[in-house]
Amino acid sequence: MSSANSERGKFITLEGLEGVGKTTNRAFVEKLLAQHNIDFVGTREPGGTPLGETLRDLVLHSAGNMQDETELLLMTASRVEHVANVIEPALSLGQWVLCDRFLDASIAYQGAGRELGINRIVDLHTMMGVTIEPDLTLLLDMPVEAGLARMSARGQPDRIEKETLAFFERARAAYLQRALEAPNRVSVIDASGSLESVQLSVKAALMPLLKTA
Ligand code: Z5A
Repeated sequence: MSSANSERGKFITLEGLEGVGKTTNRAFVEKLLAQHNIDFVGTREPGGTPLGETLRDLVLHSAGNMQDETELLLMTASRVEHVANVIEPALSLGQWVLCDRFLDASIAYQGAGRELGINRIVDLHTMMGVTIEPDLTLLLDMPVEAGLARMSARGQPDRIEKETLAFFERARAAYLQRALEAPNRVSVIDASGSLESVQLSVKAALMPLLKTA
């Protein structure tokens, strides 16, 4: 991989509901970045820092009830740590950052899924100084039930995975609305086809950015 340089790196996020293939396609994008000699950091939310990973465990696996607002604050706290300690430093060094979920996830899950309101999520992040926007968001999209079916073979669901179909439908609609509002940033990928066809679409969406490297 090339060494870090003084030009600011690019920030790429992967978004979408459960089972759409974020983890699978993250590995594919990492391979593409390496093939283009791009120095990058691969990371995820919630998590991405030692404290963020502890917060992830709390928010996904705490027993008993958790207030929706508490869930939002834990996601946001993880993001504040992540931006300050991982994302911004890497981008400043010229490294690219590939992140499995970011602010769009809070808008979809807490803003729409939990019905806390999208403006509240945006205002909270602005208040916390999290104003960075991805250069490209790959939104993997497919019908909710099909994504959940892909996940059915996995073990115990976490707190959020136990949510209702209506919750995930609201989250999906909010993701698609984000894409409509920011078509230059968000590329919607049909994730329902074969892995090969999805990866072709992912590669096509990445190409303009890769050409700038
Ligand atoms: N959350 C939130 O509420 N608010 C926030 O701000 C943030 C997150 C940041 C953790 O996310 C939870 O946190 C998540 C949202 C919430 N909650 N839930 N529920 P996560 O990203 O760690 O977990 P996840 O969304 O549940 O991801 P996942 O379970 O790992 O799914 P995935 O990464 O999208 O899918 P995958 O593991 O790549 O693929 C799933 C299976 O499908 C696997 O067997 C693959 O081999 C298969 N697959 C993948 N692509 C294909 C195709 N094209 N065809 C056939 N089979 C395929």
